[in-house]
Amino acid sequence: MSAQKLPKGFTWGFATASYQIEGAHNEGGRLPSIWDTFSHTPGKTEGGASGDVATNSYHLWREDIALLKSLGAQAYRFSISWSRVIPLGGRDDPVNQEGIQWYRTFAQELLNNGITPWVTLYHWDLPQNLHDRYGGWLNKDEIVPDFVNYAKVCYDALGDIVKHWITFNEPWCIAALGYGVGYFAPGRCSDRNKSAVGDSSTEPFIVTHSVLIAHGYAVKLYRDQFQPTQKGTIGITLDASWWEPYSDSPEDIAATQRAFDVRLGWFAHPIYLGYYPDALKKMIGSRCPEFTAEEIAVVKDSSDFFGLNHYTSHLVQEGGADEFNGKIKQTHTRPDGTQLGPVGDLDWLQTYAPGFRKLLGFVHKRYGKPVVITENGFCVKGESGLTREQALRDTERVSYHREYQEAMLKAIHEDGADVRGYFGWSLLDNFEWAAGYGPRFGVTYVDYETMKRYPKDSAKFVSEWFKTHVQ
Ligand code: GBH
Repeated sequence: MSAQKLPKGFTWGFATASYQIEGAHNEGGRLPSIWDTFSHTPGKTEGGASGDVATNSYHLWREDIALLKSLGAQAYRFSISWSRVIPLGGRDDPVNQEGIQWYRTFAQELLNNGITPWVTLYHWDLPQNLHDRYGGWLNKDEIVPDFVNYAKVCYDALGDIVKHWITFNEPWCIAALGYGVGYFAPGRCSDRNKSAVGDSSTEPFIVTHSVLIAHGYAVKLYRDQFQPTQKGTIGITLDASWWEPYSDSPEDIAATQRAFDVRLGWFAHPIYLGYYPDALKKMIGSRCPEFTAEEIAVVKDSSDFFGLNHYTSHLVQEGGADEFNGKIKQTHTRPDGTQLGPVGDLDWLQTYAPGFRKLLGFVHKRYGKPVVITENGFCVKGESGLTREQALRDTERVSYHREYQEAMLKAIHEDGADVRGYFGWSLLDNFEWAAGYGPRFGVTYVDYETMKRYPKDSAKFVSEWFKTHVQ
């Protein structure tokens, strides 16, 4: 293997998620998800934006595939809308053949164009009915069998042509943003200054517990009943920053350790090591749910790979109050007042590629699984205020991708990190959740009036870079 190349078998492409691109929210038998309800509630999203139309990919999917093909992508990561497949969501509710057929046609057409589908089952869009019926993720005894049934319907309908499955995208966001700070659907937060619903001191931990167990049983089902014949792989995607101590004080170093243990370990420890981290138990005490012996046996070692979404790094200081981050303070500003790197269009995002390299080495060593980067990308500051022609010359996004892809190459060759794939976020500008349509993460510009797609310079850069580095 040449030192400059990616390892044999390395795959690359772009990623999206159903609610962020599909639109057609009330077509084809689809019923609302919690994101429809949330985005239709005044005050929840920037400018009242919703995914009603999004990039209209439900109708323009042939264009999306043609775009992927023109860029030479080997793979495409997209997610299935549970509400299209089982509109009411539950194990005794009807399956919507029209929804199944849509995804089947789509996956088949990807394959016909030489593009391998990577399918996420849950990218945050729970059928609203399950939330109304029994509290959704708060009700483990109901949601686990309902999720496993949904997964089975998908394996049954698509598993002969889909060989790469991801159960959940970023469970931290589901739990902490959906039930802790209320910034994401279903918007639960017990802070009186916010929505004042639920109990944010317990719900995020309960929800995470349900998600981990649902993931475990969905993987067990795949491994027991489908993997032997369908021969696919299955795993989960977690998100992580690289966390670096703000100073060399013992307090900041200890806080940084907590960031890894709590923010990431809350999910990664049960899945890859088989237990909740001590730092989490110490922090939340009796509020930490316990696995039964059967549950933890199912959750432990339930991911064939480590799906990693990574965007930015943070400097960590002791002294925060927010348990979901491990009671740390995070900043991008160094003690000398300089910034970690160029600022993105969302305040949590700055370019700092050395952190990516370190994180890849860390994850591989700590959790011992091959890593697939399931998302990595950048939104250029102020891009939505630019003309289309200006937005297409996205030099900052090109720099981001160049630096992060080179950092990945170094992690592989110089640090021995076992990285098997890379998906840029995102194929298209799309619905950026509560932030609406302002921040643009696409390597392709979407004109939201005409819905026309225009590849930015970064699309060409990523495409050329991978073409010259894969073997
Ligand atoms: C991904 O999450 C998502 O998977 C994708 O759908 C999304 O479009 C993309 O990123 C771009 O945002 O609320 O201040 O605590 C990215 C990882 C982790 C970034 C949580 C925002 C919360 C910041 N996200 N983080 S804050």
